[in-house]
Amino acid sequence: MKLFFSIILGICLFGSLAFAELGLSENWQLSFQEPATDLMSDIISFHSYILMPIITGISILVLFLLLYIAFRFNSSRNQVASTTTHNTVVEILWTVIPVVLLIVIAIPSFRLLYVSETIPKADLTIKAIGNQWYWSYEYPDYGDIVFDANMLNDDELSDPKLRLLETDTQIVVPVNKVVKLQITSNDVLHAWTIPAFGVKMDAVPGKLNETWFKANQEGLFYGQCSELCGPKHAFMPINVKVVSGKEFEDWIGFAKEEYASSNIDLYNNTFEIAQK
Ligand SMILES: [Cu+2]
Repeated sequence: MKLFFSIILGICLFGSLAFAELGLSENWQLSFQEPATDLMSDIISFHSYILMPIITGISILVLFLLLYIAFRFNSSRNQVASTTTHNTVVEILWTVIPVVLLIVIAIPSFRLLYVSETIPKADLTIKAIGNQWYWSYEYPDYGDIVFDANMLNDDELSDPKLRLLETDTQIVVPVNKVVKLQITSNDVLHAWTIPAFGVKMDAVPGKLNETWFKANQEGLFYGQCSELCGPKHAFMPINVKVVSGKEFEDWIGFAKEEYASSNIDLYNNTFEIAQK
C-alpha cells in the first residue's frame, strides 16, 4: 500500500514539476506548459491531484486483477471452473465506487467549467478572426486598430528559432487585466488557443464566441490553430505578448498609428463591393 501511494505521488510530482519554459512547449515535454493564468493553475491541479491519482489507481488495480486472475485461475491451477453467476456485495461495490469517483471528478470539473465560461468585467476586449491561414485582430476599445498576424518563415526567424510558432505581429495585452476575447472566422472553422492560459475556443464563421483570460505573468506566449482548417492549418500560430500597463499604453499609441489607416481602406473596399 505504501508503494502504491509512493508511485501515485511520484506521478503527481512529475506531472507538476515537468513544466516547460514559460509560454512554450519543448521537445519531449510530457505535461502542461507552465501556467500563466489562475485558471490554468487550477486546471493543472485538477489534472495532477485529482485525475491522475484516480486514473493511476484504476489502471494499477485492473492490471493487478488481470495478472492475479491469469496466474491464480489458469487451467493448471484451477481445473474445476467456478459456476458463480451472482454476488451482491461485489455488484454493490462496483456500482458505488465508480459513482463516488465520478462525483469526486465532476465537482471540481464543473467548477472549472463555470470559471472558464463566466467572463468577469473586461478591462480590454480583443476580437480574433480566423482566416485561411492567419489570424486577424481588432482592438475595438481603442478605435480602429486592426492587424493581421502571419507566421514567420524559417528564414525570417531570429534566435531562439521557434519554427511554426512565431508571427510577424503579436497581440499585446496588459498583465493582471481581464481580457475578453471575441472569436470568429472569415471562412472555415479554426480554434484560438494559448495553452499556458488554459484557453481554447472555436472560431466559427457567422458566430461570435467569447472567452477570457487574465495573464498573471509577463512574457511571450505561443499557441497554434487547433481546429483542422485546411492544408496550412499548421502554419497559423498565435502569439500573445503580456506586458506591464505602461508598456501596453505605449504599444496602443504605436498600434493606433501603425495598424489603423491601411486596414480601414480594406474595410471600405469590402463595404463598397458589398454595396454594388
Ligand atoms: Cu486554422
